Amino acid sequence: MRVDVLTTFPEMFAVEAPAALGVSIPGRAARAGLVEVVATDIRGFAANKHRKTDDRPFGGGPGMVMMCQPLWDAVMHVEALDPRAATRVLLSPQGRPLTQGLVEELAGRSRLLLIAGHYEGIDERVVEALEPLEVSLGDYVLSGGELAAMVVIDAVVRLLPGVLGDGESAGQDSFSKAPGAGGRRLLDCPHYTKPREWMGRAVPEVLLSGDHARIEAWRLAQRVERTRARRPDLLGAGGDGADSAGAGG
Ligand code: 4G3
Repeated sequence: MRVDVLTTFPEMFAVEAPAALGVSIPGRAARAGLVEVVATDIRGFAANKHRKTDDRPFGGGPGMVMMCQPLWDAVMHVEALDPRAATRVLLSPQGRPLTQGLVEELAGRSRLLLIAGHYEGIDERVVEALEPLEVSLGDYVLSGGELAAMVVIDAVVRLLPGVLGDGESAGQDSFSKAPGAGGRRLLDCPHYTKPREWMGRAVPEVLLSGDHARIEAWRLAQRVERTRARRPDLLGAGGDGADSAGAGG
């Protein structure tokens, strides 16, 4: 997969460690040639002599607005670097909430073009002309779309074929469709490792039993119970909010 990022802070996307995309699973995927992340500076496409990419909003008000021309030209330039059609994604608080389902959709594309805006927003006319998929991480505001773009890249890359080893399959993660659970997206079950007892707390006996059918049944029951307690919305229950603090924040 090729992932392009349009940003005025391309140095945030360095793949060399210790940058975020250069370590752990995304770093390994890049070194294996399974993903190529290329960040391009929108400022390089500013046609004006001050290389400005933003200007004051018509109608007044605080902050700055990203201008149409540099972003449009940057998109046209980057898209022409590769024959594959790019799925354009604009990170924005006004976007469609990012879910594992949307991550799975994006992981099926051969090319993504992520657009990281800054300022108070982007001139609406270039958004209309580009028709990007607008994606939001959640109901909060970041200084720029770059960190949101990195979250999308991380979540997508770990689903690409060959990225996760056998021992780290994505199929049992939180929000993966649970087999035997009617394809529902459930939270993950609790995990334990050595020692068997720590500060008086024992590992659940079933996990030491060697009975794989019992273990899988226990894990699924834990996933269902945790989801009911912490995220009833995932079960279509709507949620009364009574237990929602149990999600840990
Ligand atoms: C306003 C995404 C701000 C408009 C981006 C981009 C939060 C998210 C920005 C715009 C962002 C999010 C940059 N903040 N919730 N800031 O995913 O197009």
